[in-house]
Amino acid sequence: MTEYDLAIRCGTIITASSKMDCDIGVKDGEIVALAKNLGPATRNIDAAGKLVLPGGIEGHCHIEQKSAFGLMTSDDFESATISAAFGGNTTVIPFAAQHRGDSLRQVVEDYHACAVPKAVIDYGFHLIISDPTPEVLGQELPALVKSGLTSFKVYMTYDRLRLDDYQMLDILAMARREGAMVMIHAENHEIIHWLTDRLMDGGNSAPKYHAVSHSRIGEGEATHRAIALSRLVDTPILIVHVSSEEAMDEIRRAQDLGFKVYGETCPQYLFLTAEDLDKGGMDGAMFCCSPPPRDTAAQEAIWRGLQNGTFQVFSSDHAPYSFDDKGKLFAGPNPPFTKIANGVPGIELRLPLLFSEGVGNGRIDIHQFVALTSTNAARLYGLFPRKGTIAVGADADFAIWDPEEERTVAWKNLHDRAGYSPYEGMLLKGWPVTVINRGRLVVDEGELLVEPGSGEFLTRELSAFAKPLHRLEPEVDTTRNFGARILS
Ligand code: DUC
Ligand code: ZN
Ligand code: ZN
Repeated sequence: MTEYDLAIRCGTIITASSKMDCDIGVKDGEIVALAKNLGPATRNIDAAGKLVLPGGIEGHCHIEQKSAFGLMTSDDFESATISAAFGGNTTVIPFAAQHRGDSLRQVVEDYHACAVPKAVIDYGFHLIISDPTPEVLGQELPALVKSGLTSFKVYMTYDRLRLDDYQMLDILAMARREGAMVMIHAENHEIIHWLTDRLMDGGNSAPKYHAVSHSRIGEGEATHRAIALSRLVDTPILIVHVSSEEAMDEIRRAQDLGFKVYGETCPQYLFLTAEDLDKGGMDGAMFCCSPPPRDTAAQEAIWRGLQNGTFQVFSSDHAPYSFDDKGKLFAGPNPPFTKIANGVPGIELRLPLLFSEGVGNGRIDIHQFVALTSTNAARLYGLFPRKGTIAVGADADFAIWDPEEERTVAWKNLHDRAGYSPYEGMLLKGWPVTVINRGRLVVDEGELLVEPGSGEFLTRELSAFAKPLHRLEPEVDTTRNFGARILS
């Protein structure tokens, strides 16, 4: 008789706060033992010389998502979750995106229908809210939060997605009542619009002008405003995909004042710059995303933010569009920067990039790596302690890393369908070699071992960072949060 379905033996187990040299026993998809010399198991994995980390949680990715123009991402739930798994992830939380006029309930049903037959690892959904009608705010959103979709994203820019400050306040007030986490895309829409008009008037339409039109000042201003709105309503927010020191400093200042303002950044802001948008011909289109990559000084600032805890999460913002008329170049072979699909692929390389340059080169330690790529996402998005750590009772979700393995990035070896990688040719040291989700061996030695549809939908709890404040903290400081007094 075996005691365990699976035993991972002799690895070095790393969590956000601990290091253990022992075995892991798994039964029925859960971790049931952490000790040396565990008894017999049906399946054994020798992890000697390897690092056993909690599976990565990819908390910001766009999968099988139709843009407001009707453009589809090049990955569906099958290719995106396979790609995520090969990159060391065991959970993804993409978006169920509402377009104006859509019923949110219907949107969620549609995304479920896409994901159920295809996902190979576990998944949840954040909502994107572009049409906060009384019906959405009063009925649909509260019901969806209660059903386990406990976070949503709002946009301060993009013509067909953006909310004005009044609508943002409505959303934030609703999030406060329900205890949901609000993710904010913070860029000043009018600044982008005005700069775009000036650039286009001057005949400056090449991809590199995308980065000029999405200015750092506009990102900083919108971040400041988003924080002001969240302070007024007294509810936590997460500023996503921060690219600039201007935005980062706003977040840091708010945190120093004690406000629940969280930050996320992404690989494109550490490894790419605006110069990548100035490659020959239209090649720069491959690097167009919003906010755009900045310069090397901004990259260093963002590294500082990861080191000093300004950022809690490091996500890919995987938004894959092929470099052809079905994706990046949907508006023709030579489009102005205003008509290039925004987004870069990165779901498979998020962890190897941060491991190699961050841990390998001593910029962050391995525990910070785990916190930034798994544990904090689990806590922010209501999955902790089931996900995001290695502990008895948690799901058996692991990425086993070979810290010595070196590979040169080549898109042909990746599993997404973007058709290119912005990181092509980079030499990275340290790769996940075995990935396990709820005790299932998903990836091992370069092979996918599970079927599409075997990933499970995750009903999420309220965020550990965003419990309803009127329940947890009845004594709101009304001198600093005037708006909150009106709401209480
Ligand atoms: N910007 C977004 O806001 N979402 C997806 C891709 C991008 O570049
Ligand atoms: Zn965004
Ligand atoms: Zn995004």
